[in-house]
Amino acid sequence: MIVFSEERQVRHAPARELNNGEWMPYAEVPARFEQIRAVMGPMAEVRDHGIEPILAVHDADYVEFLREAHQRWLDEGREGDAIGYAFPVVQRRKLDFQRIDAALGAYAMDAATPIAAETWQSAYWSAQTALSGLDAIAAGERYAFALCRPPGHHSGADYMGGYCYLNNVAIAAREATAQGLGPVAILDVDYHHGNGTQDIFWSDPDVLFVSIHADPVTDFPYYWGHADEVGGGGGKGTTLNLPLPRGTQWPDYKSALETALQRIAGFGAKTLLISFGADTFQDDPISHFKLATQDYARMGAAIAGLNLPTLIVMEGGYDLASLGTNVATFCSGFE
Ligand code: Q9C
Ligand code: ZN
Repeated sequence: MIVFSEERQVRHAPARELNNGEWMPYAEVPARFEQIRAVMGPMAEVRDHGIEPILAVHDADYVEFLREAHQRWLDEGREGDAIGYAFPVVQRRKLDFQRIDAALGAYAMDAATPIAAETWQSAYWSAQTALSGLDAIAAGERYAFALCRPPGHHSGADYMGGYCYLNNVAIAAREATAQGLGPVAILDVDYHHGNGTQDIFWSDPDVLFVSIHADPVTDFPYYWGHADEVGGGGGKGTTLNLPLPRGTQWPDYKSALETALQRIAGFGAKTLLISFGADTFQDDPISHFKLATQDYARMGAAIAGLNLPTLIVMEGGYDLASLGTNVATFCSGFE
């Protein structure tokens, strides 16, 4: 399988996150990138596609905010990572924010996604990595793996959250549609629901979004991913959520996966994008499913049974000791 990665993705390194009322070390560490790269063999070169494909998904004001936020933070006399504290849940207006604090709250869904000095650069190259993977699919590769970091699936058109800044899989999916590779299906198998991806394609009838994830009754992102969310407007019926309880093991996961694959086949997808998170692993430090390493080969093989050109985009997975092996095992299931 052809694998894409770009060195600048390693630079993003927030120090800490707010979790359960405490400052904790940031779980989405640069070593994740190194661990996966160490097992995936030679990497294909990432091409710079510029800002346009990013702006096809994300609002221009949000992108400008991401680019400038950390410098504004420093200019206002702060140190370390930029993070918001006031969230406009009941009054979300896009104003010409004078204070970085006002902008940080308006463009965030949580306080777990700080902006560090190198965040924009890494997020930009993470998106370019996904776009380069799509180029390979467009050129006729059957499978490609995009080693994206930071991850993307919690980020919406104009907000960050859940360690995500730019929605890499959504950017690739929109580009795939633009290049005539649709209908496109996105299968999200990260432990957490891909709320940003769901929001972006909510009313889009040309992109199917299917997600298997921890029940949002018990797990982040709480407000999205319930089974009754099915899309809206012209996109009604092109979102499918399959929440599973904490403790889920392979037999029940496999049943949900079969349901997901049937829906994708029925949709008539021509291109498949996978949001792949290895945080469904039994030893993941922030998650609560119980998949074993060998289950990832089964998962990959089941998905390959769809017989579709497939781009795998890296999302979460936080157990450093197993991360590389689990990613490689998932990819091996396709071959
Ligand atoms: N106490 C991804 O896997 N923290 N993001 C939840 C619960 C946020 C995970 C805190 C987890 C985000 C891409
Ligand atoms: Zn996750």
